[in-house]
Amino acid sequence: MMTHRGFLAAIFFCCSAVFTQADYSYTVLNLPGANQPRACGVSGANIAGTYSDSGGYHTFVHDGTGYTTLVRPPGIQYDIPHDISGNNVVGECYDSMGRHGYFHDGASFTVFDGPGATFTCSWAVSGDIAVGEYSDGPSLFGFLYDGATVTPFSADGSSYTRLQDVSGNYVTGVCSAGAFVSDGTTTTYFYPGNWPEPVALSGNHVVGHYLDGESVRHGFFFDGTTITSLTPPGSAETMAEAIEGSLIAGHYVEAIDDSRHAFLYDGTTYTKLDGQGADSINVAGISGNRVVVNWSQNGQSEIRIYSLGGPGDANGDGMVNAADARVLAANWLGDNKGWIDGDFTGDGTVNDLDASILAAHWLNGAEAHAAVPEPSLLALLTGMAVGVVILSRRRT
Ligand SMILES: [Ca+2]
Ligand SMILES: [Ca+2]
Repeated sequence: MMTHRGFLAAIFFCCSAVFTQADYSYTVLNLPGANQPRACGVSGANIAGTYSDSGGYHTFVHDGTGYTTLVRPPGIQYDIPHDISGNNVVGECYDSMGRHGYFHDGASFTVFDGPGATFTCSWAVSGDIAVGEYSDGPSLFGFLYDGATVTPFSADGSSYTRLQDVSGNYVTGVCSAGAFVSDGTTTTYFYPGNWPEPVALSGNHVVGHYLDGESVRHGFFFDGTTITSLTPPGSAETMAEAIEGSLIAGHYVEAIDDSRHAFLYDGTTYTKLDGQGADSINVAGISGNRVVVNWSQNGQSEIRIYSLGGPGDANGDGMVNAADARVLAANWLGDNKGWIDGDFTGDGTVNDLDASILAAHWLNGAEAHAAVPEPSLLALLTGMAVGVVILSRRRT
């Protein structure tokens, strides 16, 4: 494993006052023997993706220590994964009859088709529910699949629906009426621009991309009510590809030199992750403090894992201090939260479990000996710390 630090921080900070370059480090995922690897998703310690060899395309799952290749049934010539949740991997696979969906639960590889389907593809999974699209010839349908049954999903009763992602009870996709997010009972339609493409979902928050009137591609963020265009400064084209809690990630093309970079967006500030630029780059997913990026330059491709910060470090500055405590306080007991909101346990909320992680790593950073919390924060932190001590005593 190679480890790099934010070596271009000073250069990009000077060049652009709007972008920041945090000191995010990354490692390269080590996949010995896997040619041209490409990640499709991350879930906790697991990263899923694809690689090719003389036997075609395969799905791999890396569990943090090593990788395994999914064993496909006889007759399946190749398989391409699109998402992972826990140990469940979904995607598409091909045999002599064509294109099918697949669902791998960590033990067995199940090939499935929509009712009367001419093709089926599963794009995403959350828990035990997979979503995707299939066609019966004249029409395109979305579907949900629970490992046994394919349930068709038609957003507006029209002959064109795709489901792109699922998060808990919510699904997102496109139909004739535009983009939508649905909890199965209520469907909210939204239209960020031409050819809207929802890509990722966190709770009912959707990110994706669209074309404006001049066919320029922009990212979008839809929070269930408001559509926000995501256009990093100096970008010629943007795609938003991942969201967890308040953190959005994607990639953009720099107008000035056509270079491609991954970015993070926290609702206020864009952070450029890849200072060097790449021929091709995209974000495969966010899980906890890890952002997984596919990076390629001069025919060399690699999977990079960016770390947002260690335990307790919500703002990713390498220190666990009053600034992080403020983040927890601001998001206290909220739902649909991610790492940068103070959810260090990955359960989507910020509570005493996260505060106890913060307390356990308090002042572990570089300024440990010099830090003195501000008086106004002292009261808050004292209250939090007392709560943590009481809770930890109750549990032991
Ligand atoms: Ca910090
Ligand atoms: Ca949590």
